[in-house]
This record gives sequence, C-alpha cells and structure tokens, in this order.
Amino acid sequence: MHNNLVLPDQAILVGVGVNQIFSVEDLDELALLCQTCNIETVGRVIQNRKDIDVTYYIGKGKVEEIKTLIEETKANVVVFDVELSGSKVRNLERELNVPVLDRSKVILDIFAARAQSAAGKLQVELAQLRYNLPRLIGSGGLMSKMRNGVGMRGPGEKKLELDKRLIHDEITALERKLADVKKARNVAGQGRRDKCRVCLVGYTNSGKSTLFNLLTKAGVYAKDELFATLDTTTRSVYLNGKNFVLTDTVGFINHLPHEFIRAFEATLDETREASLLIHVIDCSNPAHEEQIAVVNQVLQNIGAGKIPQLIVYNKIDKNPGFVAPDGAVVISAVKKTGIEELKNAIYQLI
Ligand SMILES: Nc1nc2c(ncn2[C@@H]2O[C@H](COP(=O)(O)OP(=O)(O)OP(=O)(O)O)[C@@H](O)[C@H]2O)c(=O)[nH]1
Ligand SMILES: [Mg+2]
Repeated sequence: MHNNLVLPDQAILVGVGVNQIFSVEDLDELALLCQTCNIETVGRVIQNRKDIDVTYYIGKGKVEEIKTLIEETKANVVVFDVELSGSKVRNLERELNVPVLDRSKVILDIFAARAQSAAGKLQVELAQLRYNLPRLIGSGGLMSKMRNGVGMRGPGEKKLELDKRLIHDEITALERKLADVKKARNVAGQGRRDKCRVCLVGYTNSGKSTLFNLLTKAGVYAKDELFATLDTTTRSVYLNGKNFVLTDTVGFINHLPHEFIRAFEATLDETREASLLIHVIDCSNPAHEEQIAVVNQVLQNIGAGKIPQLIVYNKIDKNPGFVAPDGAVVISAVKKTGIEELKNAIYQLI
C-alpha cells in the first residue's frame, strides 16, 4: 500500500494537542484506521503544547522519546494524528530513520484500496494529487536558494516547477474526466429525477450500509472497518405504496482534509440533492456526540446543511440503556429492532 519496499506493519502513534488536551484514548480512531491498513499499533505517544514546533511539529525531546520507543518496540513506521507538511515529514524521517505518515495519508491509502467504481477511482486519484502537490520540494534545497540571484534559478527549483506543472495538468485532466462521469451519472439517473430522494449519511462505521441492505435487500459491503463504503449505491424503495430512492454514501470522519471532500464532489452531489437525510449515529460509540457534530459540519461544508434530517440512533443492542432525544428513532440494524418505527418515520417525512 505504501511506496516503501517493506510494508510497514508496526506503528507508533503520535497525538498532539495544541492548546487543548489530547489524551491517549484520542488515538483509538487512528489505531482503527491503521488496523484497516494492516498496521498494528505497538506504542502511543502524546504531547500537549502551546504551539507547533517549526521543525518537527513536536518538541525535540519528544522526538528522542519516540526514537527510544522505536528501538524498544521494533516499530517500522510512525503515524501522526495530525496533518504534517512535507518538510516536517522529511525532518522527522531523518531523525527517526523510519517512514513517517500522517492521518490524511492513512485515510488516502484506505480510500485507494477501497475505490471500486470508475468515479471512485478517479476521485481517489484526484485526492492523492491534491495531497501531494503542496508536499513537493525541490532537490536543490538550501544550495539552489543561495545561487538564486535575480532572474536565476537553481536546477532543483526548475525540476520542482516542472513537477508541479505536470501535477496541475494531471489534476485538470482528472477533473475533466470526472465531469464526464458525472454527466453520464446524471443521464443514467434521469428516471429517478422525479422521485423523492433520501440519503443515508453519518460517521464512518455507524451502520449506514447495514441499514441500507435491510431497507433495500441490496448486497452492499458492510464491515467493521472504517470507510467500508466509498462508492454510492442507489436503490428504489417501496414503502406502503410510497416510492423513493435511497442512497448509501461514504462515511465522514473527524479532520477529513477538505481537498478530499472536494475530490468526492461527484458522489457528494447525491447528498446535496436529497430531499431527506437519514443521519445514522452509532450510539454505542463513546464519542458519538462529537461524531454528530463532525457530520453536521461536513454536511454544511458541502451545501447540504439545510436538508431535513431524520436522526437515527443505531446499535442500541450494544448500549441498551441509551435514551435518545425527542424526535429521534432508535434502532439496531443488526438485531432488526426499531425498523417498523423507522419505516413509519420515513413514511411521514417523504
Ligand atoms: N452491534 C451492532 N453492530 C452493528 C449494527 N449496525 C451495524 N453494525 C456493525 O457495524 C459495522 C459497520 O457497519 P456498516 O454498515 O459497514 O457501517 P457504515 O456506516 O456503512 O460504515 P462505512 O461505510 O465504513 O462508513 C459492521 O460490522 C456492522 O455489522 C447494530 O445495530 N448493532
Ligand atoms: Mg458503508
């Protein structure tokens, strides 16, 4: 999955709280993301600080601590739960002598492994290019900078400019291809235009696909993995004589870089154009309140913040004592409880 010859599989996770307290459990989600990439967590390091270190993001002392931990645990990769600039990755790798990844890179790798449809693959490629672009650095470095008199450019910088131009060209070509895919999708979905459109949205792993399969009898991939779904699937549903189309979508996650969201424009169109969103929440997850906020923020960012939502608390079997707020439906998509109530609620709203 990574470009290195030996696939890293033993990770030390690093969490950084800048002006806020970051605790060891806050790394649980990153550990799950790594697990999805077949990377096992062998150590966790956190640091809370007032500001970001310009060279390493974390302090030099912490870098030393990680170095020792690498020796002790035989870790072969270090994964940061923040987004790192290209230069910080290089500085850290120089000190630590193992590959350094950030949260976005791990999410990108999962996306790349998951994408199935033509649109999905194009969208991942676009997200990868947008991620790589600001991380390119010329090979010239300090030397070429010193030689740079007025109107003079070092060879490293020229190469960098060329690389950047090539990536820009590639991005433009991909955007064009995606626009074509989008057009074809619209034509294919023409017949659905007049039907009521309902979209399942929610945090990753909340149970959207499981519920989708239950409501549509489709065989969509549902698994205890983050980002099991990357491509949207749409099916017609008949409910006591009423007819609507239901779409299963990619899950959202905290700190999803906005260039990723932009890359997923084609699939997110379905969400934007829905007349009802079914917001699926995993009420057994201790962080579910925060996850609701993340989902609503993403919905707002993609222009779907004003679409009416039916709030559905899922996985009640794992948290039987849970009391949902008024107006919400409580279900277990796996144990198939609360499904009649859910269908009634949908029926009322469409
Ligand atoms: N215990 C329990 N597990 C559930 C329930 N609903 C879903 N799950 C499990 O939760 C995991 C994730 O379910 P998915 O349906 O793939 O979740 P998703 O929201 O589609 O996830 P992504 O596509 O990754 O965003 C699977 O292992 C499901 O079996 C439920 O009501 N109770
Ligand atoms: Mg899914």
